[in-house]
Amino acid sequence: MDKKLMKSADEAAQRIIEWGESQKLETCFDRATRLKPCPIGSTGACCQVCHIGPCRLVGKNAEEEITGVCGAPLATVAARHWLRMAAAGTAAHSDHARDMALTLYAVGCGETKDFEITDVKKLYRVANILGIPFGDGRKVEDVAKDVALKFIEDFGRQNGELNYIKRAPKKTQERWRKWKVVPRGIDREIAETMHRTSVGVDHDPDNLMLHAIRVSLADGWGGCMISTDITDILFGTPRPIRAEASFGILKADEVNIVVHGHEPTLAEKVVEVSTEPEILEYAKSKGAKGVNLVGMCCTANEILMRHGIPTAGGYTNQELGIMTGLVDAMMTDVQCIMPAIVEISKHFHTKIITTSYKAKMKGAVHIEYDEHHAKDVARQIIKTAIDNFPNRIAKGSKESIKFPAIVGFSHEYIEYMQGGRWRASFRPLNDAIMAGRIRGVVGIAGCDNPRVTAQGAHRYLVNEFIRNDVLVVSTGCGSAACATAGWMTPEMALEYAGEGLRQVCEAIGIPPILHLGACVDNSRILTILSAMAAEGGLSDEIGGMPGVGIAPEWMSEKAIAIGTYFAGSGVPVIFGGDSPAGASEEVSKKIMIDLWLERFKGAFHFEHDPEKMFDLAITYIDNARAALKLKKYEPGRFGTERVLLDMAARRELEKGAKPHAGL
Ligand code: MSK
Repeated sequence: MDKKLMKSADEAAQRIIEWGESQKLETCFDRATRLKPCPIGSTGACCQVCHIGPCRLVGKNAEEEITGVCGAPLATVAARHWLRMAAAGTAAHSDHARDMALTLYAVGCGETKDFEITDVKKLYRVANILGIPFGDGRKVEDVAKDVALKFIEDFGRQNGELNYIKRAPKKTQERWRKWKVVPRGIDREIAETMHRTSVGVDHDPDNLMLHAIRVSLADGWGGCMISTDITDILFGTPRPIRAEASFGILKADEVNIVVHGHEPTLAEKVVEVSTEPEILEYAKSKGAKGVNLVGMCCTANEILMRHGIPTAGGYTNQELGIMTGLVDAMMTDVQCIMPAIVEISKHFHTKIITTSYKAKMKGAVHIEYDEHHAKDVARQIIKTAIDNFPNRIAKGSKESIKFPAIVGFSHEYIEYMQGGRWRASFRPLNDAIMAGRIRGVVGIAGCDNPRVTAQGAHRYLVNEFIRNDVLVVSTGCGSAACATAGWMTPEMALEYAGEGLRQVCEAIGIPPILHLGACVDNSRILTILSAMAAEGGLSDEIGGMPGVGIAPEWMSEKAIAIGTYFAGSGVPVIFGGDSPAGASEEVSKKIMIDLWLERFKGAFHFEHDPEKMFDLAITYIDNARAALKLKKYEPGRFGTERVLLDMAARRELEKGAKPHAGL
């Protein structure tokens, strides 16, 4: 098929989409074709904060002359819209983090027997950062309780600074203090957003956008970082593990349960109890050979990197998984769950099981999660899936394709692998960048999107970057796009990476695309950048590093929060498609690019064309190298690129060719 016409760059996904079309089954791809985005709302020109409107701020006049009925100019409206999106994204990650903190507290108090501290070393590392005493005979549970309480303080603090602000390089912190964007408490910044963006309050676009940075920093250095750390403490800090990806991981003769969403707590328990002898016996009694767990979206990333549970992919694959006809139950927790999965499940036997009181869907079975008896809830979910196994019908687009993936590169492991237990550091990475073996580092994150060839921009960019000696770190559905392409293996470096990057990957034994985890694990990138700054030889702050963050197919408000905290921390950020503040040049260019570069050394760009995204990222990287007076990057300086590709492999590479740019 003409690549331009492909709805997903994931070939297995594309086959299921085509089968669905033949069956007249509607998916997000059809809806995206049918429902065009509103040109006014998509660029932030629609004001809905009072009921005089909604006002549509359109017209041919100069930007400052276009106003709503109250006189709010376009820039104010666009900035308010952006700020609310950033606050919503922060709320999502941070509410997830709050639940993690409450679970840790319950463990510390002995209120739940279903969870325990798995990584005591990580607990102590975190306690050390937070100034909490540990060791010397102190009970691990008491340390956990104090750590949890310290984190819980971050949500309700009224004044002062978030605990983890001190993890950023000093210079980065100074910038934040100078511009008064250091977050006080996570909930305070979110509530203040709603106040400032309500009718008749803050009308200064620059002031509004500074608060967008503040609320988003509360996400990155608060919600996301807290969540990452507690998840590591409770379930273990990830180390590389071999797993599999794509739809071929679903098994015809076993009970298939897909865990979908973002919060790892219940999914962890499902993993744990799924191998209990009684569960397996029960599955056999219904005619199944066993119980097969599979992940989707970011719950997938969480259990993928800790247990090697395979992933069926990211956001746009969720309906398609059900369309294989092999999913006996899809268990959802929170975030990025399409309500459409209930509708599509009606054409098959799949049971949709919601588990959070915050995220219910009409037509789904609800089995509510409670951390105090999590294993019982997990068993009930698995039994519901097993009971449903005999109801399978022949219908479905079965897929046998699956790929190996090496996943689970926590920042602790990346440090460890560069020097072993006693000399763990980021020195080798900094040295490789200084010498020009590695040109720079790019984080490819964010959602996949049915408005373009889903996953296509991810795959195109990843390919181009590693061929040009840029190390890629990935999270969220960006990771899923690489894993379902079969690209998350060390062999990828041998065959596709530029010579300098290949040599580094071979020396350290890593793939050129490092899977860092779920969306909240973008915080690991902040930690890595801070460690690189502390190591010396590059920039002494996050700003000025030869690194860029990219979300080529973003769709979620969470992505807006993530991009904004990266830009506010000093990283140039490039997103695909239209800016939700794009109607105002004052906001989208003067503030988010010019002013933010000057104040924070970060910027926020939007670009439709993946080739231009690549060029812009490379320009930022090369300019940063020049400003740091590093050796000029020269392709092939460390040997010419080895040609190891046979024709079949080349055709595979071709599949990652430039997707259409319609986002
Ligand atoms: S799941 S926020 S679609 S990355 Fe984290 Fe994927 Fe975007 Fe959700």
